Amino acid sequence: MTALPDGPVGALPPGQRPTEVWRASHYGKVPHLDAHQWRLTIGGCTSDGGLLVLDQGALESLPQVELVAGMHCVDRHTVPSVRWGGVRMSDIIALAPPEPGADHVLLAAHRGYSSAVLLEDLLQPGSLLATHADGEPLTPEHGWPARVVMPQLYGFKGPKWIAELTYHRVAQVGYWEGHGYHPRGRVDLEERWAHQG
Ligand SMILES: Nc1nc2c(c(=O)[nH]1)N[C@H]1C(S)=C(S)[C@@H](COP(=O)(O)O)O[C@H]1N2
Ligand SMILES: [Mo]
Repeated sequence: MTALPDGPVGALPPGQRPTEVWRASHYGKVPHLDAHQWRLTIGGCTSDGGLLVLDQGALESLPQVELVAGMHCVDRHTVPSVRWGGVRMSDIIALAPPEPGADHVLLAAHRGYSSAVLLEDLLQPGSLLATHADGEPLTPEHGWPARVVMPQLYGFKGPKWIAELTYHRVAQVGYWEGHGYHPRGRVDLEERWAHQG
């Protein structure tokens, strides 16, 4: 297990307030998933035009890392410190890389949720496909069996119950992006709303 350098723990980003209790927040119901049936599909503009399907065993065969980071919701609540465990998104992307110029990614979850992110953000060393929080497997309401975590972005960019990653040549519109939230969503720049540019 590799410990990655911690995110900015304790330092509260601009405009955020800490919450005592880590209450799950999401749209819709918590899906009932079977770990043995769970798959992550990587497709769209892959470099070889193919589709890669990963199961839990494939995830477990990749290097496991841990990272402590805050989780910042765009509604201004922050969970100050979560010890995430999982695999680096960059290791997953290396298994099925995008073709040159496909710099946009749509992340889609079970039950319809999705988010639009830049490939650049997924490739950050702290961006994880998390399977654990604080040393325990994720609970169903927090995204079990796996969720995407990008500490530099607001929480809405990281789908819980992740199912699909697709590469695109043009910017995508996910669930909250379609409701006026920011296309990039960087926490340090307070990129909350699309109309900020
Ligand atoms: N599938 C799915 N993932 C999601 C959401 C959602 O509604 N559905 N909400 C996002 C938002 S807005 C936030 S702030 C975080 C909240 O994660 P938590 O419930 O573990 O605190 O999950 C993100 N991932
Ligand atoms: Mo959120």
